[in-house]
Amino acid sequence: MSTAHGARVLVVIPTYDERDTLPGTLARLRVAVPAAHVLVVDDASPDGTGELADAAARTDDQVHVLHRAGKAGLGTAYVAGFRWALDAGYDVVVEMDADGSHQPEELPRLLDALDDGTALVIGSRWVPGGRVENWPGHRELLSRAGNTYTRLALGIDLRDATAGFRAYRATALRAIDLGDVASQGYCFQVDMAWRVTRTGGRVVEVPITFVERTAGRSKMSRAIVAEALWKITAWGAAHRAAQLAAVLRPRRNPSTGTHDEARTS
Ligand SMILES: Nc1nc2c(ncn2[C@@H]2O[C@H](COP(=O)(O)OP(=O)(O)O)[C@@H](O)[C@H]2O)c(=O)[nH]1
Ligand SMILES: [Mg+2]
Repeated sequence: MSTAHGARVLVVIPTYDERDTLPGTLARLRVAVPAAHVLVVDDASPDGTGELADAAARTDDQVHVLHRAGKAGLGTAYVAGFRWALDAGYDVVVEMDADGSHQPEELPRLLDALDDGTALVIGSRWVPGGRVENWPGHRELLSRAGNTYTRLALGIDLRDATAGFRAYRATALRAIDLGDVASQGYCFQVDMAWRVTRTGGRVVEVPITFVERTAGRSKMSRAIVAEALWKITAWGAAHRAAQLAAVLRPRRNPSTGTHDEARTS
Protein backbone atom coordinates (compact mmCIF):
# COMPACT_ATOMS: atom_id res chain seq x y z
CA MET A 1 0.00 0.00 0.00
CA SER A 2 2.70 2.52 0.89
CA THR A 3 6.24 3.27 -0.22
CA ALA A 4 9.32 3.45 1.98
CA HIS A 5 8.34 7.07 2.57
CA GLY A 6 4.82 6.09 3.60
CA ALA A 7 3.06 7.60 0.57
CA ARG A 8 0.22 5.64 -1.00
CA VAL A 9 0.96 5.37 -4.73
CA LEU A 10 -1.48 4.64 -7.58
CA VAL A 11 -0.13 3.96 -11.08
CA VAL A 12 -2.74 4.79 -13.73
CA ILE A 13 -2.31 2.86 -17.00
CA PRO A 14 -4.65 3.81 -19.88
CA THR A 15 -5.19 1.02 -22.38
CA TYR A 16 -6.65 0.62 -25.81
CA ASP A 17 -5.88 -2.67 -27.57
CA GLU A 18 -2.87 -3.57 -25.44
CA ARG A 19 -3.48 -7.26 -24.80
CA ASP A 20 0.04 -8.14 -25.96
CA THR A 21 1.76 -5.55 -23.77
CA LEU A 22 -0.32 -5.02 -20.60
CA PRO A 23 0.37 -8.35 -18.82
CA GLY A 24 4.16 -7.92 -19.04
CA THR A 25 3.99 -4.31 -17.90
CA LEU A 26 1.78 -5.21 -14.94
CA ALA A 27 4.07 -8.06 -13.89
CA ARG A 28 7.20 -5.86 -14.10
CA LEU A 29 5.49 -3.05 -12.22
CA ARG A 30 4.39 -5.28 -9.34
CA VAL A 31 8.02 -6.44 -8.95
CA ALA A 32 9.63 -3.00 -9.41
CA VAL A 33 7.33 -1.15 -6.95
CA PRO A 34 5.51 -3.84 -4.95
CA ALA A 35 3.78 -1.33 -2.65
CA ALA A 36 2.10 0.60 -5.48
CA HIS A 37 -1.48 0.00 -6.52
CA VAL A 38 -2.44 0.01 -10.21
CA LEU A 39 -5.52 1.29 -12.01
CA VAL A 40 -6.00 0.17 -15.61
CA VAL A 41 -8.35 2.54 -17.49
CA ASP A 42 -9.61 0.57 -20.48
CA ASP A 43 -11.82 2.00 -23.21
CA ALA A 44 -13.66 -1.23 -24.12
CA SER A 45 -10.68 -2.43 -26.17
CA PRO A 46 -11.95 -4.67 -28.98
CA ASP A 47 -8.98 -7.04 -28.41
CA GLY A 48 -10.11 -7.95 -24.89
CA THR A 49 -7.53 -5.96 -22.89
CA GLY A 50 -10.26 -5.05 -20.38
CA GLU A 51 -11.00 -8.72 -19.63
CA LEU A 52 -7.27 -9.40 -19.19
CA ALA A 53 -7.11 -6.53 -16.71
CA ASP A 54 -10.16 -7.93 -14.85
CA ALA A 55 -8.44 -11.32 -14.62
CA ALA A 56 -5.34 -9.65 -13.12
CA ALA A 57 -7.53 -7.75 -10.63
CA ARG A 58 -9.23 -10.97 -9.49
CA THR A 59 -5.92 -12.49 -8.41
CA ASP A 60 -4.24 -9.33 -7.10
CA ASP A 61 -6.08 -6.92 -4.81
CA GLN A 62 -3.61 -4.13 -5.63
CA VAL A 63 -4.81 -4.11 -9.26
CA HIS A 64 -8.00 -2.19 -10.10
CA VAL A 65 -9.83 -1.62 -13.39
CA LEU A 66 -11.94 1.26 -14.64
CA HIS A 67 -13.99 0.37 -17.71
CA ARG A 68 -15.19 3.09 -20.06
CA ALA A 69 -17.78 2.64 -22.78
CA GLY A 70 -15.54 3.28 -25.80
CA LYS A 71 -12.37 4.96 -27.05
CA ALA A 72 -12.52 8.50 -25.72
CA GLY A 73 -8.84 9.53 -25.76
CA LEU A 74 -5.83 9.48 -23.47
CA GLY A 75 -6.62 12.80 -21.77
CA THR A 76 -10.09 11.89 -20.55
CA ALA A 77 -8.86 8.42 -19.55
CA TYR A 78 -6.24 10.05 -17.30
CA VAL A 79 -8.69 12.59 -15.88
CA ALA A 80 -11.04 9.71 -14.98
CA GLY A 81 -8.11 7.86 -13.39
CA PHE A 82 -6.99 10.95 -11.46
CA ARG A 83 -10.49 11.46 -10.05
CA TRP A 84 -10.63 7.81 -9.01
CA ALA A 85 -7.23 8.19 -7.29
CA LEU A 86 -8.20 11.37 -5.44
CA ASP A 87 -11.54 9.88 -4.31
CA ALA A 88 -9.68 6.83 -2.97
CA GLY A 89 -7.21 9.02 -1.06
CA TYR A 90 -3.88 8.16 -2.75
CA ASP A 91 -0.97 10.53 -2.04
CA VAL A 92 0.91 10.06 -5.33
CA VAL A 93 -0.53 9.41 -8.79
CA VAL A 94 1.65 8.02 -11.60
CA GLU A 95 1.03 8.14 -15.36
CA MET A 96 2.46 5.22 -17.30
CA ASP A 97 1.87 3.68 -20.75
CA ALA A 98 0.98 -0.01 -21.05
CA ASP A 99 3.22 -0.69 -24.03
CA GLY A 100 6.61 -1.02 -22.29
CA SER A 101 7.94 2.36 -23.44
CA HIS A 102 7.93 3.48 -19.81
CA GLN A 103 10.04 0.99 -17.88
CA PRO A 104 8.56 0.09 -14.48
CA GLU A 105 12.14 -0.43 -13.20
CA GLU A 106 12.72 3.32 -13.57
CA LEU A 107 9.66 4.30 -11.50
CA PRO A 108 11.47 4.18 -8.12
CA ARG A 109 13.78 6.97 -9.35
CA LEU A 110 10.79 9.11 -10.29
CA LEU A 111 9.20 8.51 -6.89
CA ASP A 112 12.47 9.33 -5.09
CA ALA A 113 12.60 12.68 -6.90
CA LEU A 114 9.06 13.56 -5.75
CA ASP A 115 10.19 15.17 -2.50
CA ASP A 116 8.08 17.44 -0.30
CA GLY A 117 8.84 20.53 -2.36
CA THR A 118 7.98 18.94 -5.71
CA ALA A 119 4.54 18.76 -7.32
CA LEU A 120 5.38 16.80 -10.46
CA VAL A 121 8.28 14.61 -11.61
CA ILE A 122 8.58 14.01 -15.37
CA GLY A 123 10.55 11.06 -16.75
CA SER A 124 12.40 12.94 -19.47
CA ARG A 125 13.96 11.73 -22.72
CA TRP A 126 15.60 15.05 -23.51
CA VAL A 127 17.58 15.96 -20.37
CA PRO A 128 21.23 14.80 -20.08
CA GLY A 129 21.20 11.05 -19.40
CA GLY A 130 17.77 10.58 -20.99
CA ARG A 131 17.46 8.65 -24.25
CA VAL A 132 15.22 6.69 -26.60
CA GLU A 133 15.71 3.13 -27.83
CA ASN A 134 14.54 1.90 -31.25
CA TRP A 135 12.36 4.94 -31.82
CA PRO A 136 11.79 5.75 -35.50
CA GLY A 137 13.65 8.89 -36.61
CA HIS A 138 10.46 10.72 -37.53
CA ARG A 139 9.03 10.21 -34.02
CA GLU A 140 12.20 11.54 -32.41
CA LEU A 141 12.21 14.56 -34.69
CA LEU A 142 8.54 15.25 -33.93
CA SER A 143 9.14 14.98 -30.18
CA ARG A 144 12.23 17.20 -30.19
CA ALA A 145 10.64 19.82 -32.44
CA GLY A 146 7.38 19.72 -30.48
CA ASN A 147 9.20 20.24 -27.20
CA THR A 148 11.31 23.11 -28.55
CA TYR A 149 8.17 24.77 -29.90
CA THR A 150 6.35 24.24 -26.59
CA ARG A 151 9.23 25.77 -24.62
CA LEU A 152 9.32 28.85 -26.83
CA ALA A 153 5.55 29.29 -27.14
CA LEU A 154 4.75 28.94 -23.44
CA GLY A 155 8.04 30.16 -21.97
CA ILE A 156 8.39 27.10 -19.73
CA ASP A 157 11.77 25.61 -18.96
CA LEU A 158 10.97 21.94 -19.62
CA ARG A 159 12.93 19.71 -22.01
CA ASP A 160 10.19 17.05 -22.30
CA ALA A 161 6.79 18.59 -21.60
CA THR A 162 5.05 16.01 -23.82
CA ALA A 163 6.38 13.02 -21.86
CA GLY A 164 3.84 10.62 -20.39
CA PHE A 165 5.83 8.90 -17.63
CA ARG A 166 5.18 11.06 -14.58
CA ALA A 167 4.48 11.17 -10.85
CA TYR A 168 2.16 13.81 -9.37
CA ARG A 169 1.55 14.68 -5.77
CA ALA A 170 -2.19 14.32 -5.12
CA THR A 171 -2.13 17.84 -3.64
CA ALA A 172 -0.90 19.17 -7.01
CA LEU A 173 -3.79 17.46 -8.81
CA ARG A 174 -6.27 18.80 -6.25
CA ALA A 175 -5.02 22.34 -6.97
CA ILE A 176 -6.08 21.96 -10.62
CA ASP A 177 -9.63 22.13 -11.91
CA LEU A 178 -9.63 18.73 -13.66
CA GLY A 179 -13.07 19.44 -15.14
CA ASP A 180 -11.42 22.18 -17.16
CA VAL A 181 -8.79 19.92 -18.80
CA ALA A 182 -10.06 19.06 -22.27
CA SER A 183 -6.85 18.12 -24.09
CA GLN A 184 -5.86 14.73 -25.46
CA GLY A 185 -2.58 13.10 -26.45
CA TYR A 186 0.60 15.17 -26.14
CA CYS A 187 -1.42 18.27 -25.61
CA PHE A 188 -2.80 16.76 -22.40
CA GLN A 189 0.72 16.27 -21.03
CA VAL A 190 1.74 19.85 -21.87
CA ASP A 191 -1.56 21.17 -20.50
CA MET A 192 -1.06 19.39 -17.15
CA ALA A 193 2.60 20.46 -16.78
CA TRP A 194 1.68 24.04 -17.53
CA ARG A 195 -1.26 24.00 -15.09
CA VAL A 196 0.98 22.64 -12.32
CA THR A 197 3.49 25.42 -13.04
CA ARG A 198 0.81 28.12 -13.00
CA THR A 199 -0.60 26.90 -9.69
CA GLY A 200 2.88 27.38 -8.20
CA GLY A 201 3.98 23.73 -8.25
CA ARG A 202 7.61 22.77 -8.79
CA VAL A 203 8.24 20.47 -11.76
CA VAL A 204 11.41 18.35 -11.91
CA GLU A 205 12.70 16.27 -14.84
CA VAL A 206 14.66 13.05 -14.29
CA PRO A 207 16.30 11.19 -17.20
CA ILE A 208 14.68 7.98 -18.48
CA THR A 209 15.29 5.54 -21.30
CA PHE A 210 12.15 5.40 -23.45
CA VAL A 211 11.90 2.05 -25.24
CA GLU A 212 9.83 1.72 -28.43
CA ARG A 213 7.05 -0.85 -28.09
CA THR A 214 7.78 -4.32 -29.48
CA ALA A 215 4.11 -5.37 -29.77
CA GLY A 216 0.76 -3.74 -30.50
CA ARG A 217 0.21 -0.49 -32.36
CA SER A 218 0.68 3.21 -31.56
CA LYS A 219 -2.54 5.25 -31.37
CA MET A 220 -0.71 8.44 -32.24
CA SER A 221 -2.39 10.23 -35.13
CA ARG A 222 -2.20 13.36 -37.24
CA ALA A 223 -5.21 14.71 -35.31
CA ILE A 224 -3.29 14.40 -32.03
CA VAL A 225 -0.33 16.33 -33.45
CA ALA A 226 -2.62 18.96 -34.98
CA GLU A 227 -4.47 19.47 -31.70
CA ALA A 228 -1.19 19.98 -29.82
CA LEU A 229 0.08 22.46 -32.42
CA TRP A 230 -2.96 24.70 -32.50
CA LYS A 231 -3.74 24.62 -28.79
CA ILE A 232 -0.16 25.30 -27.66
CA THR A 233 0.04 28.15 -30.18
CA ALA A 234 -3.23 29.61 -28.86
CA TRP A 235 -2.18 29.24 -25.20
CA GLY A 236 1.19 30.84 -25.95
CA ALA A 237 -0.44 33.79 -27.74
CA ALA A 238 -2.92 34.33 -24.89
CA HIS A 239 -0.11 34.09 -22.33
CA ARG A 240 2.03 36.66 -24.18
CA ALA A 241 -0.97 38.98 -24.57
CA ALA A 242 -1.67 38.76 -20.83
CA GLN A 243 1.98 39.50 -20.03
CA LEU A 244 1.95 42.50 -22.36
CA ALA A 245 -1.32 43.80 -20.88
CA ALA A 246 0.17 43.52 -17.37
CA VAL A 247 3.20 45.59 -18.41
CA LEU A 248 1.12 48.25 -20.17
CA ARG A 249 -1.58 48.50 -17.49
CA PRO A 250 -1.51 51.95 -15.78
CA ARG A 251 -0.27 51.67 -12.21
CA ARG A 252 -1.86 53.52 -9.32
CA ASN A 253 0.50 55.91 -7.61
CA PRO A 254 0.05 55.16 -3.87
CA SER A 255 0.93 58.74 -2.73
CA THR A 256 -1.32 60.69 -5.09
CA GLY A 257 -3.99 58.08 -5.81
CA THR A 258 -3.60 58.92 -9.47
CA HIS A 259 -2.55 56.65 -12.31
CA ASP A 260 1.04 56.76 -13.50
CA GLU A 261 1.81 56.79 -17.19
CA ALA A 262 1.83 53.39 -18.80
CA ARG A 263 5.24 51.85 -18.49
CA THR A 264 6.91 49.43 -20.76
CA SER A 265 9.71 48.28 -18.49
N1 LIG B 1 -8.00 4.30 -22.34
C1 LIG B 1 -7.36 4.77 -23.42
N2 LIG B 1 -6.04 4.54 -23.58
C2 LIG B 1 -5.42 5.04 -24.69
C3 LIG B 1 -6.11 5.77 -25.68
N3 LIG B 1 -5.21 6.13 -26.66
C4 LIG B 1 -4.01 5.62 -26.28
N4 LIG B 1 -4.12 4.96 -25.10
C5 LIG B 1 -3.06 4.29 -24.31
O1 LIG B 1 -2.10 5.28 -24.00
C6 LIG B 1 -0.78 4.72 -23.99
C7 LIG B 1 0.10 5.48 -25.00
O2 LIG B 1 -0.41 5.30 -26.30
P1 LIG B 1 0.49 4.93 -27.58
O3 LIG B 1 -0.43 4.51 -28.66
O4 LIG B 1 1.55 3.97 -27.17
O5 LIG B 1 1.10 6.34 -27.97
P2 LIG B 1 2.60 6.68 -28.39
O6 LIG B 1 3.49 6.08 -27.32
O7 LIG B 1 2.64 8.17 -28.46
O8 LIG B 1 2.81 6.04 -29.73
C8 LIG B 1 -0.96 3.23 -24.32
O9 LIG B 1 -1.01 2.50 -23.11
C9 LIG B 1 -2.30 3.22 -25.06
O10 LIG B 1 -2.97 1.96 -24.99
C10 LIG B 1 -7.52 5.99 -25.50
O11 LIG B 1 -8.20 6.62 -26.30
N5 LIG B 1 -8.09 5.47 -24.36
MG1 LIG C 1 3.58 4.10 -26.94
